[in-house]
Amino acid sequence: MLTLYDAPRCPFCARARIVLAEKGVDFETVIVELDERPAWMVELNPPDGRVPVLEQSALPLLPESRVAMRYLDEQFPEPPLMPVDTMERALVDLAFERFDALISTPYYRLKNGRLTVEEFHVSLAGFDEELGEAAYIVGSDYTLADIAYIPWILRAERLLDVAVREHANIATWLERLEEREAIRAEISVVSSLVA
Ligand SMILES: N[C@@H](CCC(=O)N[C@@H](CS)C(=O)NCC(=O)O)C(=O)O
Repeated sequence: MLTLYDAPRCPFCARARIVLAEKGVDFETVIVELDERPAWMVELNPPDGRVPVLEQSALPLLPESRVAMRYLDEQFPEPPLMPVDTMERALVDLAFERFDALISTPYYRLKNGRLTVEEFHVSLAGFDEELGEAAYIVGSDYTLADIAYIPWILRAERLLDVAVREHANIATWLERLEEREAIRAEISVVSSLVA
């Protein structure tokens, strides 16, 4: 059995939730209260008890969303979420490498009041340019790269009131992703955070 140590508000957990939903895998969730992190969670994933952590029976625990995503994609091959083409696989890796600079650092700076919305829009414009008119972040198929980025874009829009759809390529990309059940399920999670 698979268990996800999870927190609804955590966008890193959202990455794992979306992959699990895409794969249609049965799993259990253990919700971790982030504001009062239990000592057992710190023991499970030292030194600070970060989520997500994926547990599969007696196998080693997998913290780190990127690691869990790759494991799930290989363990449950359908539908594949990594390209077959070697260069496109490298580009998915590159998208992960660039994620902090492109999205997560500006997102957390905005959240903590260290960046203005206008400054955040500059970062979004950079992401919009990277996307261009391509259907997905890498190549013509939906991959782990899209799943890696979308939790922050959804949260910027719905929790931080950023008009992310002012950026045309981001708007089209979001509409395309929102056709997927796994993404709509994550949108429901985000909506429950503001309700
Ligand atoms: N690099 C980790 C980051 C995970 C992470 O930072 N999770 C947050 C919640 S969104 C966390 O547990 N932070 C520690 C804290 O809130 O004390 C990953 O990709 O899974």
